[in-house]
Amino acid sequence: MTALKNDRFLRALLKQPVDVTPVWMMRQAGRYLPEYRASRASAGDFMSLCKNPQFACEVTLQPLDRYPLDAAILFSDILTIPDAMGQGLYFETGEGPRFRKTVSTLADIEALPIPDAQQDLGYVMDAVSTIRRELNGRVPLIGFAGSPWTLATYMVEGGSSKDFRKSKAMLYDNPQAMHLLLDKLAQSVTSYLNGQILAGAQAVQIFDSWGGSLSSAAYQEFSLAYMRKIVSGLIRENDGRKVPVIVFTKGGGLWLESIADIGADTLGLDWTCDIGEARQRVGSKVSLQGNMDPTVLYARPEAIRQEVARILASYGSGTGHVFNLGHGITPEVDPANAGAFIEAVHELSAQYHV
Ligand code: 1CP
Repeated sequence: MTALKNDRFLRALLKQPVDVTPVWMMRQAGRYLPEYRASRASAGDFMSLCKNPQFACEVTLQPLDRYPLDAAILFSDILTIPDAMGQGLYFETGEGPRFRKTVSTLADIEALPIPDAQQDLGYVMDAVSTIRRELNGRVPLIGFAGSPWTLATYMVEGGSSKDFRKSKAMLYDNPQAMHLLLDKLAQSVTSYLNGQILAGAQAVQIFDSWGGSLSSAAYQEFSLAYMRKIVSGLIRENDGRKVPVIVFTKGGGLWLESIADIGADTLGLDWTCDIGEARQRVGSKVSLQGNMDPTVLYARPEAIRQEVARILASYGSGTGHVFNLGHGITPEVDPANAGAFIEAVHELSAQYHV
């Protein structure tokens, strides 16, 4: 494989020295970019973008052609796994994800297959290898999957939810059924991420977007335990390089010490915690990724710069920080403001790496 021209993202994840703090944005390929909206229109819809490796590659590279980002992230979705389990994923224009079939009983869960990464999700593996080839060593490629709990909420609710009524009722009424679902999802995610790593993903991130909706006790038992299981089953070195693992629980700020303990390399932080305090709490165990409030990108470039400076100062000197937003960039952001954000991170961080 081609040598990496810019590896500061991988180096910071592993706490190796860097020249400036690396930066990427969750959801960096997406609706705030006019070129993304044009590609989606020519593909027809969102899932056609995901299922065609050429289109997936095209939109993955769009933000890299605009900005000096330090990593690319596979263009896909966390819901490819429930789709491959036979749930029938679809998107109505302007609406969130929906499933044709939902899961509500133990029998439904017992009947769910564990997808084979190559056979059932081959289009994702093809997208990863196509993107790696096209990147030609520019920056590392991140693979990803949803956490078992986050995926389970979509499968039980049949789509997005504000209160997680059905999934939480199942958790409390029928914990045995929920555990079986989470166990099947953990197996599926492990083989899916290992497939992405073997296809060329150089780091992987687990998105636990809805872990923060749980009580502390339920989080440990129904989300964190399964992420621990996944992390312990992942391929951690490929092609002569370590493959770092990032775990991101949105709303997980109260539980950083226990998340730092599951064997991942990096914790993703949302914007509600102070990154300097987080650094003290986790010590040298893990590196940190985050954590600017994505809505700061609605403000003027000078305000964005100030907020970047504040976060860099809070983290302080040395490696172990990958700059990111505390959650995905939103569709209404002006692309010029995203550019100001990335430029500010590189410019203002050099002083912390002397
Ligand atoms: O074009 C469109 O209208 C579709 C919007 C869209 C996009 C751009 C969806 C539907 N998914 C994606 C891509 C996507 N999803 C990526 C691509 C890589 C990147 O550039 O970052 C990633 C990493 C995801 C992950 C994802 N999908 C998560 C976890 C991250 C998060 O934001 O918390 C979740 C929860 C989903 C489900 C999903 N898919 C799409 C939407 C709108 C949603 C969220 C719905 C909800 O809020 O419940």
